[in-house]
Amino acid sequence: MKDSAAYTPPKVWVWDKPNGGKFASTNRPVAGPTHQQALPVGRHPLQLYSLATPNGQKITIMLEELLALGHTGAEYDAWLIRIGKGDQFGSGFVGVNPNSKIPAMVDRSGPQPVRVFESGAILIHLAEKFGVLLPQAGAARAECLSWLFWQVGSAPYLGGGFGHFYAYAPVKIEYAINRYAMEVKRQLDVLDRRLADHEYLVGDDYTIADIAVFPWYGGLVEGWQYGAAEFLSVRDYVHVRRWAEAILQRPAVVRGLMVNRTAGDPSQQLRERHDASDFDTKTQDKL
Ligand SMILES: N[C@@H](CCC(=O)N[C@@H](CS)C(=O)NCC(=O)O)C(=O)O
Repeated sequence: MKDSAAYTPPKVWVWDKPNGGKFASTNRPVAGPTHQQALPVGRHPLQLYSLATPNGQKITIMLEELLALGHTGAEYDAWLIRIGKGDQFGSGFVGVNPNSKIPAMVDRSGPQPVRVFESGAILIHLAEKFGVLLPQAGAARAECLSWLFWQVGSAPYLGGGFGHFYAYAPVKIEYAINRYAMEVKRQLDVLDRRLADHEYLVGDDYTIADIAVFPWYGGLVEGWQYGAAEFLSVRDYVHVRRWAEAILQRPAVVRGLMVNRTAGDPSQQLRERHDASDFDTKTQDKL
């Protein structure tokens, strides 16, 4: 292994310089708002404040699935939060999510608005509200919640660990890349073994567990994440690929992936979604 530059941590860490990484301009060691900025509110019961990162895509896929199932109460406005520009530190956003991360949602369908943050909590809130995509009881519910929390606990090793050190860090550190590549391959193998003899993560039915895992690990085996498909030999995970390709056939998933998207093919970018017809009329290629 090659040596990294010698560094001895000081006795007390102080924030005296930006770290130079891709997100250096928005990283801070303190929480709370940096500026006053109210959030817009649209006409639908559900107000989503997000961006089409994998964590954001979980929620737009879920909302599109609910609408496809005929739950009109899942109509939503999806507002764009540009995390690279620091929108997550506006006072209105911090009021909805004190952790300053997308996705965040306000459910305005009842007498009082209900805020929900953390993508896993939003998925459970929506599944329980509409009584779908989360088994109601017993072993199937436990299995579904287990895979959902597996995703919430595992993806930071993929994004914050592997993705950060492989794609974004200003220096390539062999130790860090090796450590996280090993962990991500182990996680892919966990999924591959499960999906070898189960159609979906819980069993025969597609659930919020699949919706949570797909944008991260499905994206990885489809080659969307970090340009790392070859490096991680993702083609080896044949069962994860079979599962990801089946999920990609779902029209609600195709729509969900388009919402709040700000990069890539303009015909696949629907930066804000306020009506079902926006998919036909408001993608970037048509504006
Ligand atoms: N555990 C959170 C993670 C959310 C998260 O990390 N969001 C990222 C984008 S994928 C974000 O908003 N980053 C902005 C920042 O860190 O300032 C969830 O699942 O909702």
